[in-house]
Amino acid sequence: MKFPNELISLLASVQWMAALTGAGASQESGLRTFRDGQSGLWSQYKPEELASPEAFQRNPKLIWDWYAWRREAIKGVRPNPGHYALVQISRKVPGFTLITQNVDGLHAMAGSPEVIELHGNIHRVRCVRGDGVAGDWEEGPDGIGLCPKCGGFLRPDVVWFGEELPRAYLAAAFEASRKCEVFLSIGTSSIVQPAAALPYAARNRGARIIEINVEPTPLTPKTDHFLQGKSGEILPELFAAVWNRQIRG
Ligand code: BJW
Repeated sequence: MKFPNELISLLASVQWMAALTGAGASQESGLRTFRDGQSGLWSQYKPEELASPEAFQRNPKLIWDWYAWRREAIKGVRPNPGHYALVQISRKVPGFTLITQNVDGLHAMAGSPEVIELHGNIHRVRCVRGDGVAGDWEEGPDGIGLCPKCGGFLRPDVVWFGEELPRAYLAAAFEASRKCEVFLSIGTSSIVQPAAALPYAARNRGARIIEINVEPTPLTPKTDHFLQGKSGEILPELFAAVWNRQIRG
């Protein structure tokens, strides 16, 4: 992709940057995005109908099995060039903060040193009664994980619709967004709150907004640069155009 000169010079001198990723950032690793729907056994269910506390209350076995299936699918998945490009960018921009809505852990696997996981992590489970995160667990007769401390049901340590995001992470994400000069929105539909409010918090403080997505989103009209395409292709190209060029002088 040919990037505008104005974008390249903006990024070449940036000191504070926040990047927010969504499901599209993991698409090229082989994971389906949230609103793509599902495949196989689960194609009859919409993810947004399964990711809620009400769904778990109604049918804990169904929701436990869905997450167990997704955890298994993620096991064989590796970060893609977009994840690695973000690691490289973090080494060039002193005040870089990576915020993700993804629960797959792929940024950490790629080597991103610090990641604000706003919606939790699918690899962890916690007790529904609030008895903390469980490392190991046994399953009850119906296959649902049971809390080793109190015997209550375990659930994935992710944030479902209607649930509060981890306060400290959300505060850190807003702080980084308000402080940054450039906000990079990558592979997210920009509709799920409160994450979708982060680029607006940045923009209100004068930050420039760059979006990378295969298609326009509600954020697109508010961006300074919309880079249409796959993040696994655009991010490495952008890194090469801005920072590798600097190294070569
Ligand atoms: C590519 C690509 C490629 C593809 N390259 N791009 C204000 C207004 C209206 C509603 C609300 C509001 N405030 C709160 C709400 C309700 C709700 C909400 O936002 N609903 C919306 C649907 C309208 N929000 C909540 O309920 C949140 N909680 C909350 O606000 O609580 C308040 C509270 C306060 C105090 C006490 C108690 C409560 C919680 C939201 C939690 C979201 N959780 C999920 C599930 C996580 C676990 C799991 O994975 O199972 O998070 S839902 C799902 O959506 C998941 C995702 O992280 C999140 C965002 O999805 P994302 O990443 O944008 O994915 P997609 O699939 O939608 O989009 C992919 C994009 O990639 C697309 O644009 C593609 O084009 C693109 N793409 N391939 C680049 N290769």
